[in-house]
Amino acid sequence: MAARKPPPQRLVLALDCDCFYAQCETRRDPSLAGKPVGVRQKHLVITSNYAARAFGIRKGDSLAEVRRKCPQIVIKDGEDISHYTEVSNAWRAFVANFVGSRCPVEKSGLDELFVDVSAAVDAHGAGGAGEIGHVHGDDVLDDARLASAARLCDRLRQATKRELNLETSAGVSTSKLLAKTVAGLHKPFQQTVLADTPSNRRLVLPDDLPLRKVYGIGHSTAQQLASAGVATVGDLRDFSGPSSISDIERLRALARGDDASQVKQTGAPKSIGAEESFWTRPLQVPSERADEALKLLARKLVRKLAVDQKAHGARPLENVQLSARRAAERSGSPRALTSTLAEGPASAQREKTPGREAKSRPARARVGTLTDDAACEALASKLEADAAALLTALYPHGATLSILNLGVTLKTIDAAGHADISSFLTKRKAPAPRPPPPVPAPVAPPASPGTASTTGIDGAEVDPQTLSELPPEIRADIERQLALWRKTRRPPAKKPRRSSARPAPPPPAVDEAAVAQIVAMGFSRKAAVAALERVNGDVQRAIDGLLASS
Ligand code: DGT
Ligand code: MG
Repeated sequence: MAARKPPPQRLVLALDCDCFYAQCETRRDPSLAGKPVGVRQKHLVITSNYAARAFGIRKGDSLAEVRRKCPQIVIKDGEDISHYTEVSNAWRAFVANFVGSRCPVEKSGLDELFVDVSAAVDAHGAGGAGEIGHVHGDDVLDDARLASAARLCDRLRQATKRELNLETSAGVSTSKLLAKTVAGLHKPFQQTVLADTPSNRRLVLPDDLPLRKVYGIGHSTAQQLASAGVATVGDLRDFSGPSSISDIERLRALARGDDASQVKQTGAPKSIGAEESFWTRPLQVPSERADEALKLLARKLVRKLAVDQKAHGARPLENVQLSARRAAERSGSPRALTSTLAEGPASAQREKTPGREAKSRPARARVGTLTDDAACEALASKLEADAAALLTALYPHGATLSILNLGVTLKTIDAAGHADISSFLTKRKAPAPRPPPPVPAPVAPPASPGTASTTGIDGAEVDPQTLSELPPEIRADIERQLALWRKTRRPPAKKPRRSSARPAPPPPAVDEAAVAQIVAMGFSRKAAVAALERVNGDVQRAIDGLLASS
């Protein structure tokens, strides 16, 4: 029997914007073109353009250092990253449109994307216009599909420059690991292709490469491995000892250059947060300064929500979460730089750090369209109030903090997600009433196909305001379902006649949905039931009471 042909290798691009924040600043102020530009957060420069780098300026330099190295540098304030997020969203949409829907595009940071272009290359055959770029390792690129992917990447990057005025560098190979490993070898505005051969794998993953430099091995995993004496790629390849690290086989494969992870299409983010750090001057709570910090955080968060809304439409909030870290745990730490830098793309790869404490509550604020200042301010005030309540619940006896993070989770709306959408469309109800005493239900005829129950939408529940804010294609879909609901809804059932003998009153029922909502916040069922009973079933008051007393 003939051996089965292995599946064709995947073709992956790792795209990275050059000096991203600095480039964004030059895009919005073309008079900066050609000048050295640095972007600061707090007192540090977090990136600079290549003209500035020529003066020896490096990420993390202090402002004083930067001015000493290059007195004529233009420094832009990069505290508010909403403009950079907007550019990032526009870029992602552009790339997705360029490669077509059969090629997944994964966001890996604000200025980094992975694209699996296998389907595009295989659909159009090898060849095409464009430059291959730098070939890393083996001199000859003996792989027509990979060469084709490299040309496609070049065309994409040229189009990005032409249409968006955005310069990118890229790596092209057969996996995220290999593509990412070579993406930054020729910066700025150049690309590098790596054929997947054994010698090339050894070249980009040499034995002495520290593990934290390997894409796919995070900071805490590298630390865990280091404590088992595994510090480099060579150590990991040879490592055969027992390990408590759950995915040790995947890690060992990475050290050999094998990365099976797929490029996953990135959807709308499920959560959005804003963070502030207080390393040099820890934040005392409660205090006026803490109130001010919450005020700023809420406004920062709303700016991010407004940017998200432009990309993904208005989405309802689910929960508000406040998390914090006490200052004592890291006091004296020399990590001022990383904390100041904690909000950019690096945050996507930030490791979970111990010592964070968090509390969340269901969001009470409705999100309308955040196009004007008044709407943003109204939402910010509500979030600020939520944040204040959460902070008190988290630290009823006060605390000294080094990090404060305010975030929200959002419901995801996609054209196919009817279940999600119907709950999004549901009108805000008054606090859940206790369920009515059970009455014997009249036997209903079986629902015919196409009745309201099959659409999943109850028209009486749909909030027209929310409906009007949905993206057009989703709105059209819901309106079709609403038309069906109107046609097929049954007349309200007649009230059953009361018998002369009154039935005994049923035992008080518990609103299970409300209980579940509270239990999901980390309270026990018993506490949830008791709290609901205390306030006659008003979920929000029950939660407030629990948060205040916890
Ligand atoms: P590149 O890619 O070397 O040409 O330069 P950048 O500036 O694009 O650097 P990159 O790709 O590492 O990061 C993208 C942007 O993210 C950068 O323009 C500024 C920001 N950024 C980079 N590292 C950090 C960090 O550690 N913390 C914070 N807050 N922002 C960062
Ligand atoms: Mg970059």
